Amino acid sequence: GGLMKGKRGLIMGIANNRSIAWGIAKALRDAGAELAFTYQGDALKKRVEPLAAELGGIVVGHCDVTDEATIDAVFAEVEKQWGKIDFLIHAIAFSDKDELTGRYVDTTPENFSRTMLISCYSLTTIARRAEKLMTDGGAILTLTYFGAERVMPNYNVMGVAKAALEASVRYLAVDLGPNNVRVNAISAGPIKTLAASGIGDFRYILKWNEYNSPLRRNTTIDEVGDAAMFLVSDLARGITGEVTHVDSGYHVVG
Ligand code: 0WD
Repeated sequence: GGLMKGKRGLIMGIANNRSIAWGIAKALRDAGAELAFTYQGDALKKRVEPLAAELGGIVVGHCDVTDEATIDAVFAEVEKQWGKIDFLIHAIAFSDKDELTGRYVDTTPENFSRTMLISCYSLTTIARRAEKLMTDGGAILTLTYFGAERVMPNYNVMGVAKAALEASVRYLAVDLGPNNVRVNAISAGPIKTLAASGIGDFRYILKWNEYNSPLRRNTTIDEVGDAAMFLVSDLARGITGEVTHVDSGYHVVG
């Protein structure tokens, strides 16, 4: 059984078994969903393939969101395999780590554009394709961080990109709502992943959140996974355009 039985979806953004997208994939599978996965480049292919197999999922190919042809290719493959999808998880972000430290004011135009393209615009370009495959309605979920709302040390240009991503969630919710496609975000507390390791003084941020959040502990990928499962399930059928904090409550004190 399970809440997601009979539902199929695409998971984008697994790098390894510490990825937030992996926590989400496990929760969705536990609830009965069937999963398809993309990977970025050959190095990650070798990591994603066994993880996909562990959950009985399919791998639909390489996708680098800076190359629209690779986005088209993976959506064509999903359409070929399944015809339609019910949900999509977008867990993709990138910025040059040299600019995830020091002063935001020093951000270069090249890295600003690249960060915005990968971490913000990619949701929009993917949502346009996902909507076409969500013929019975559906749910799209992305990942954001508190640095969108408040200045967090070293988060810099990524905070600006996440603010734009959260605004995108609201605009996309309005555009896709008439077709019964919901668009939401989870604002996750800090979690030690590959992407997070690029952020300056990340260990300090983890400790700070652990000591100061209402629940007095750090967020896990399984906690994000369970909330994600809820948000893409029919239990959340009335929720769209929303940013849900899964952060041990840190946002009420931070
Ligand atoms: O504390 C954290 N870890 C938080 C992460 C707190 C709140 C939010 N998030 C967000 C991230 O900003 C991101 O949007 O969660 C999402 C997932 O990130 P993650 O799970 O923390 O990190 P990771 O396991 O590294 O997965 C992110 C993946 C990439 O991995 P690497 O580390 O190789 O950059 O995003 C993918 C890639 O697989 N990615 C891309 N995919 C397609 N095209 C691209 C790209 N150009 N760039 C990165």
